[in-house]
Amino acid sequence: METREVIAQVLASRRRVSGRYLAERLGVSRTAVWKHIESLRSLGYQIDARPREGYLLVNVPDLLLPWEIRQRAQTRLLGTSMFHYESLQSTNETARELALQGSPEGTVVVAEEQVRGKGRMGRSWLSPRSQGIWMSVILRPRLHPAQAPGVTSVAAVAVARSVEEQTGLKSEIKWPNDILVNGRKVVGILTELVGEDDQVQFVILGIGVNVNIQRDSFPKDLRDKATSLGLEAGRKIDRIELAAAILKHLELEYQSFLREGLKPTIARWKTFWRHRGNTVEVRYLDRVVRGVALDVEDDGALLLELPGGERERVRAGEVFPREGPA
Ligand code: BT5
Repeated sequence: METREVIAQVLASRRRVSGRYLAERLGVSRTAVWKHIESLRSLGYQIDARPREGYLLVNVPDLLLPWEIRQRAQTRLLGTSMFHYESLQSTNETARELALQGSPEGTVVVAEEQVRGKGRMGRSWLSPRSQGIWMSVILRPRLHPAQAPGVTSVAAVAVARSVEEQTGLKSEIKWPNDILVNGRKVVGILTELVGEDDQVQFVILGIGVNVNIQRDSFPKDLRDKATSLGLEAGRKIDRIELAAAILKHLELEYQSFLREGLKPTIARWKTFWRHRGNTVEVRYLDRVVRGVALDVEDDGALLLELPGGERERVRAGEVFPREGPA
């Protein structure tokens, strides 16, 4: 651990601690302690210093600093190695490079801002500075590539649960894995796989959460379909607490998936799914199908009843709600 990270941890108790105590605990001089305090201040920490009495933490900056997230998440696997950037093209891209260089499972990449955030199928993802959580996790599950999409459902459950826990808002999952609040999208998940024919090498799990995005920051074409947690809750949401909750729930859900398969995850997933019985349209690359959403199966496939009464299992595709009967 870095020295300033330890100082931040000691100060997190919100009790005043003396420079001498910190110096002894860290085995450095009091001047060195003071330099680290200055370095924390330059990040935006508010630290009150009084001669002879010592240092008191007044405020932590609104930044996704790894040691702040780690301290709250208390995870064993996810985020024990974590990289934080001011700005990146895409956290998924950086995580992929790290994974190719051998970074271990559980490595997390977070950025305050993405300038080329990616959605699925070449779409882009709006990621304004310090207004969301733009995060990617490297996973190395021993799975057949066909099972890897399960990771996306694992993430959807973990994030939907974290959002409810941290904001009090009701979250809803739209098949396959968008998370909506009050009918508008607040979370997108992009899972990218690298593997051989019969074995996953690694998965990059990218999670984008609109935490405190202001209405004006959304371009016009997104205002009807997208929102942020802060806008819906009517207050600023703590990004550090939410990021920590996501890692905590993700670790539990991922371990359940590895141990017991996808079925229990899908059972939990369905508690956030409120579209049973709705008429939907599925757009594949080469055709469009309309039907009634009957269920989501244990492997995450959407089961549709088509107008003729036959059933179709949808494994991947885009789903749009439609009015009226199929
Ligand atoms: C997704 O794509 O929903 C997956 C988004 C994943 C983003 C994360 S952020 C961290 C990691 N690093 C990355 O580079 N990506 C991942 P899709 O279902 O294709 O949705 C994209 C569409 O949603 C766009 O075409 C827009 O219409 C809309 N959109 C773009 N930005 C949005 C936002 N911030 N909130 C809600 N909708 C958005």
